[in-house]
Amino acid sequence: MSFRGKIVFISGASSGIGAATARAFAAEGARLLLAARRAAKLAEVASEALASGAESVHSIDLDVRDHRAVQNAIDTLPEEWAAIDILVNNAGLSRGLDKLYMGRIEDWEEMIDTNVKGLLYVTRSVVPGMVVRGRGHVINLGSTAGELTYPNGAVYCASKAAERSINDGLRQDLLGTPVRVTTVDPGMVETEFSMVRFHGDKERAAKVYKGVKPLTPEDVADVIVWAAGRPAHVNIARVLLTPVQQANSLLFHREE
Ligand code: NDP
Ligand code: 8X3
Repeated sequence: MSFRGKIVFISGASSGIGAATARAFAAEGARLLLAARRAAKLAEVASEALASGAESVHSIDLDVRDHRAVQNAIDTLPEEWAAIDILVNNAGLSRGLDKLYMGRIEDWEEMIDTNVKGLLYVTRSVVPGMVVRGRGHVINLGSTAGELTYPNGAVYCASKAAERSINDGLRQDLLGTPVRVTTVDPGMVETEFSMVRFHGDKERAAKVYKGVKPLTPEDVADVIVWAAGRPAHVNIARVLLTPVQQANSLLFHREE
């Protein structure tokens, strides 16, 4: 499938997997709608995408937790950007790694508001147009954390288990339309994820990847573009990918 002229909306495009996905679709000549809160970082990704071959790029300063802002951003898109072909629901984060009964309520709210409610708001704003136009593909970012809960991570894991249920429910609810729904569920990927989880503690973040060769954001972006490029009658429901040194969210082989 060619992506030339296709409009790809990527939430959380300012870093990590979202930014790599923007570059990967750019290399295929797509048109990119990039959304995140950090406008300066988004502008850097937009220039890289243009340099990599994107047909055009439109950036949106957006906090997915604000449902009115999300709806307004989609409703007020310039006409030439309104017909979104592919939605990559990537914006997400973890905060903290604490025993549930000691967790910070603010951390829980941020994770649930972003990973669950934010994903729902963007989906609710974009998918009706896909149904009316008779084409579209929603690609959600899940995680190994969504299938197996690890200690101290109950709320993040719950948010990714919710993503999985939403992904499956949406696919059922779209039966009878040509709109496709995919979840891409990575294991450990080295991005800003751990820095965000540990509120900027570099040392703690670096320990997460110690002794393991993690996935790169580009590894995940490859899978996203691959899933989007299957023939129109093929729906890739789910892709689970991990580093070779990771069996699941709990079990790693770490080199000394
Ligand atoms: P990063 O921290 O590098 O990127 C997260 C992106 O989400 C940023 O662009 C950030 O942009 C955006 N974001 C966060 N909150 C909001 C918000 N409220 N509104 C809009 N955008 C927001 O992490 P990753 O690239 O690793 O994470 C991307 C997705 O992949 C997440 O859903 C994560 O759960 C998932 N994932 C990550 C794995 C990993 O090991 N890294 C493994 C499995 C899944 P900004 O701050 O500018 O708004
Ligand atoms: C991100 C992967 O294992 O750090 O979803 O939660 S993990």
